[in-house]
Amino acid sequence: NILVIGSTGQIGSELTRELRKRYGNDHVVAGYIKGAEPTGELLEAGPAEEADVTKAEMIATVVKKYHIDAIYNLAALLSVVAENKPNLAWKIGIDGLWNILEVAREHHCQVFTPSSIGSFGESTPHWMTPQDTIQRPKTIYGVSKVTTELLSDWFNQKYGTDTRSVRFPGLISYVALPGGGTTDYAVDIFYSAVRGEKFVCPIPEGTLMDMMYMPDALHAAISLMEADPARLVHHNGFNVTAMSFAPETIYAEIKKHKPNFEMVYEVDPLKKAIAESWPDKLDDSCARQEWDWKPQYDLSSMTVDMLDKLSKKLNG
Ligand code: VAH
Repeated sequence: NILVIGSTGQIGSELTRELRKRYGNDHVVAGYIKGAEPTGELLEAGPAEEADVTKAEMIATVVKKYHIDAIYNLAALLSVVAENKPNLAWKIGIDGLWNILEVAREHHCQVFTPSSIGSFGESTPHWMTPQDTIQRPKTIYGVSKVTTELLSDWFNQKYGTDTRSVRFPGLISYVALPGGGTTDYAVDIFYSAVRGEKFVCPIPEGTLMDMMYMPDALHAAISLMEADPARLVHHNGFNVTAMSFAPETIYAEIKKHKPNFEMVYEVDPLKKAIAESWPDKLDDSCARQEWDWKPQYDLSSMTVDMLDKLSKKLNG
């Protein structure tokens, strides 16, 4: 059985649904915290339990109650929010991770805890960023993600706990909104386009960042967790990417479908500083070699699907 920690978040809400499709509703527990309870299909389709990563006993109880074999740990504050709430970011991201890993060690669960392009810093090679390279991020988000990778690898080598993770790029989806990240603009721009509103872009023109459509992100997480361990040279922090673009590029792509769509720049200094410290384009050849990673969506096909699905969602 599977436990999804953070099942009502941007990734968690869709991952829970996808896992239930693949493994059966009753085999996937939607973990949540007070104040972010699951509703609708997420609640009705399968089991749901309060699972607050900062409460080790609570996690252990849920793992025992449902005989959990695999935990997808999606509990984290994203880069911008984390920079403003560093204590909470560390408590959830790292103290929470420690609790998850200890429970997983004791109960022999597999663990997936995503890292991010945010785990790289200014001194990391920005173009075709290697799988194994320098990681000196200057955000607390980035520091927590490097720690996530190292701690997960340590549990793997020390205790044999089966920990696996990818470094997600910016994720674009129409189901749940992102929770305060530097790449959120790539989601917000679609909402403005579908609502016929001018988009005010907080990221400067020309700033490249890796991005991925949510269906590919779910596919990456599940494929890695199902991969043959004998093939894995790496365990945590696989580079994965599907596309890399700057604001003017995604704007031009949307404009092909919405000719009257307008965008202006109002650069947010914090988002600018973070975005410029992140890679421009990852090298994801290790994921391709070790577990056959291959994205299905590029900018053009993602834009068609996002505009279609978001129009249906917003206009009914
Ligand atoms: C953020 N969407 O912007 C998250 C993610 C790679 C970006 O970590 O913080």
